[in-house]
Amino acid sequence: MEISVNGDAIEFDTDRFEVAAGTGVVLCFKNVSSVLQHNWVLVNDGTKDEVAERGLAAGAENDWVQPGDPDVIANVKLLDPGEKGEVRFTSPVAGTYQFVCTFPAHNFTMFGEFVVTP
Ligand SMILES: [Cu+2]
Repeated sequence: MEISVNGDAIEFDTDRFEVAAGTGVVLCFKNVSSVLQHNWVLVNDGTKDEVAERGLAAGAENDWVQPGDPDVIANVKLLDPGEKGEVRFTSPVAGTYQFVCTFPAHNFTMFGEFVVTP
């Protein structure tokens, strides 16, 4: 699956993914912004702001993600403008999850729903 951002806006170009449980996922994130850094973090439902808050404390040197954060399932590292990255993971058990950019303050407008079907 692929995701990008809407130019220089602080928003992803996709707000929802749906995948079956136990599927091998390759998520490619292309940061087409000309000025902003972004990451992509898959988290447990309802935890995007808490994960971002912990990421804030972890700092840029940790890609704004707390190492070992229990609510993080997978993440693409912090990408510079024009850069792309990917993450490979096995989709978790069926349910609803969230994805978010944890760059400071981006979590309020830059997120979506990741639905895993049985
Ligand atoms: Cu961002």
